[in-house]
Amino acid sequence: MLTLKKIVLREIRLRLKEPFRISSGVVDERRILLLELHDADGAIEWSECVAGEWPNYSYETIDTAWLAIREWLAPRVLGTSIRAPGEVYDLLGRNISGHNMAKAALEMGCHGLAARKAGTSLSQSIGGERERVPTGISIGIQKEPPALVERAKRALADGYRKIKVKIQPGADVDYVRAVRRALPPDTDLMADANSAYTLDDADHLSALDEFALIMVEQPLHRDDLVRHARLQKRMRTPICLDESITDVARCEDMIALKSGRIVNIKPGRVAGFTVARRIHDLCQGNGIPVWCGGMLESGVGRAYNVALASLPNFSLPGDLSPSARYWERDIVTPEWTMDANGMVAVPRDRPGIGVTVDGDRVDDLTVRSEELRSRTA
Ligand code: OSB
Ligand code: MG
Repeated sequence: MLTLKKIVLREIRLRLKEPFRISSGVVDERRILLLELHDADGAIEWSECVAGEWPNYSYETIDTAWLAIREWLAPRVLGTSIRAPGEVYDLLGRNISGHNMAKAALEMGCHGLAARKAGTSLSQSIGGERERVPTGISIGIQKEPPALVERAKRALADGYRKIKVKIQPGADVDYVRAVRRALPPDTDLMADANSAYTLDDADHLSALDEFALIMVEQPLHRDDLVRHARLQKRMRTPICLDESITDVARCEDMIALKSGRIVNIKPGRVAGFTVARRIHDLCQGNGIPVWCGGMLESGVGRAYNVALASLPNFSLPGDLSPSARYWERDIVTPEWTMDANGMVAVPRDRPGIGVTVDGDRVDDLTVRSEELRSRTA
């Protein structure tokens, strides 16, 4: 049982070690929205909203999420008796369309808080089974293929079990060829286009088939399920959908239309764990592999992704790189680490999200904050 009496919103700025470029934009300093959720009985847990600064990956941004949480979403949970965190999705969804990332920050926070109150780990509380999860790396677009090759080689030496390279028109076939030639032939390699192409590029994209990629992620626009199906018919390489899969129905449509054969599940994109779990189960029943994507999260958001990735059908390595891949210093202790075999340990022996937020450091990094309170509790 949860009753939230206060939620503190904070924006922190966290500089990436290296700018991260995808087809639709570049990030060098992450603007991150953190939530601190306070239960009426005194328990506290943190969550993170994955929305970025610009409406490129999604129409949501940190600023729209802040507004949505303050005006429409937080008032629904503050002061409300919540028997189980599984109720929160319906509570937030009724007559409020979209804003999945804003909803997810609250929904997942309630899962984290409920686990903390129960003294169990987030992984165990959602039915996770794995003690360790395999990790891949997502490498941003580089100026020239050699820079990409160098990063991919280093990642493989570090132990990463899947290498994903971002692509866009003008930085695709030649880049992927260079990486494929430089790595051992059995390396699990993939490309992510973040919607940079149209069906007119089908022949060009088919040139990727010769590199035996384990998948190509989101080549076309998020709403292009029919066109993805046409493209998939023309390509040997399995298509994986990311941006397109915003709820269970879209995943059913993907399966029915054959728009893709693999799904990248990001809980932030699908309004939280409830839908992430349903998509996971739907895919499991249809023989569709899933893996857990990332959104350059701090150590707080990473905790939720790692817990989710401990569910049984997350059969492919996720974008769950350790803290040091992104930041000089993370905001949690212990920081997230990866062993030499590319595995991240799931903190199943610690309650709640399994890491401690460094409050002083968060205070130092905070550029704005706002307290939302229940009018009743
Ligand atoms: O498409 O998976 C994506 C980062 C920002 C926006 C979209 C994506 C990504 C990544 C980063 O690929 C993965 C990570 O967090 O390491
Ligand atoms: Mg992606």
